[in-house]
Amino acid sequence: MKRRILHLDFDAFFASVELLDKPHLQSVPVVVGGKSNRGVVTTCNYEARKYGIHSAMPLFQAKKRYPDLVVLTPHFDRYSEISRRIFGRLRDQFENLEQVSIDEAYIDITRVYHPSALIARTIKRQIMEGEGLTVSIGISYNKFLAKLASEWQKPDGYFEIREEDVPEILRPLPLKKIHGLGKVSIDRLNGLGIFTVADLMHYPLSFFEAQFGRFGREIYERIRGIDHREVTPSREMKSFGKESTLDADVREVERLESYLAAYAEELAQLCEARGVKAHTITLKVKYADFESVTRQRRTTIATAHPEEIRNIAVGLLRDLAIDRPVRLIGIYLSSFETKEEEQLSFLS
Ligand code: TTP
Ligand code: MG
Repeated sequence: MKRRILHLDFDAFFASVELLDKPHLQSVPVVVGGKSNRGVVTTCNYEARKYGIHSAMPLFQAKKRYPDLVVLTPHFDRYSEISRRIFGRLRDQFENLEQVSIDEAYIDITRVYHPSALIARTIKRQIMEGEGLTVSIGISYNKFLAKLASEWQKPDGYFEIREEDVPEILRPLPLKKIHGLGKVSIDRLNGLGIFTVADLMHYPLSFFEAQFGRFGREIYERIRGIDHREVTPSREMKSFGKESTLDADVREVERLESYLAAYAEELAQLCEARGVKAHTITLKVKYADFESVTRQRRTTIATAHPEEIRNIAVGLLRDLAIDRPVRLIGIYLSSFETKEEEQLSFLS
């Protein structure tokens, strides 16, 4: 049976939450930034996006684009709480929901009786009535296309990608729309005169394997609209983390360590908000040549402390003995213990 998969992605999530109790700022450019992510835009509303402001842009630059810009400090605990409540309710209604980030989830509705558009409309209405937030929903027959569809009509969008639309939809897309292609590979492909999916489609599988190693086949299939990944339901998020593809490849361990320190700070705040501590800390490193490695350490006593998370991640990084430029670095936490469990284990 052909699958039916929804992808939900909240619009300007942190900014929209901040604006819930500041409706007078709804129609002016607003960014959320500062705190653990000092000096950088974490996200911004769609009014700000009209001026070319976007996530990860330095605040001073954003202010140049719109001098009266309103900058709000983030409240991570509030975002997690709202996210947990919304996805918790959806999990009660749909068996097969996989949350992939604080504001994103896939739902496999293949076995749900109702038409996709009706399901999507109902979800959007429930979330608007319950929380006052807009979510964009994409529908298609695999995860990659569903995610692409949810971006198509943002904000407050609903869009379906059908099999018969696939080559036409994909061909004109710039390479950055292909999940899995980072800035470094895109620059390299641009250097070869390849800018769009259509350009890339001329090349045989062997080219992809030469360019991307064992991810070659995946990317070859992706641009043809093929994606076999399953939606794997999760009761709660089994792990969460923070990673990012660096603006340029980095070799200096000190610089990598400073990223880890910032991520540890952010993750500690998320732990606090969720009332959890983690036993397992995982370091993820992807080298410029696309080889990806993870190293993890399990602690006997669960932690949510920024210094401790940082020290463990830095220790793992030093053990790795980085010998090549790195394009992506991240930390993941897993094997969570809730506050209640902590009390129970203390009592027993
Ligand atoms: P996104 O879904 O990427 O962005 P968004 O919801 O703000 O906007 P869009 O309408 O385009 O979906 O990320 C969700 C939240 O995650 C976002 O509100 C803020 C946070 N975030 C970061 O902390 N760092 C980042 O680099 C990005 C991109 C997002
Ligand atoms: Mg979003």
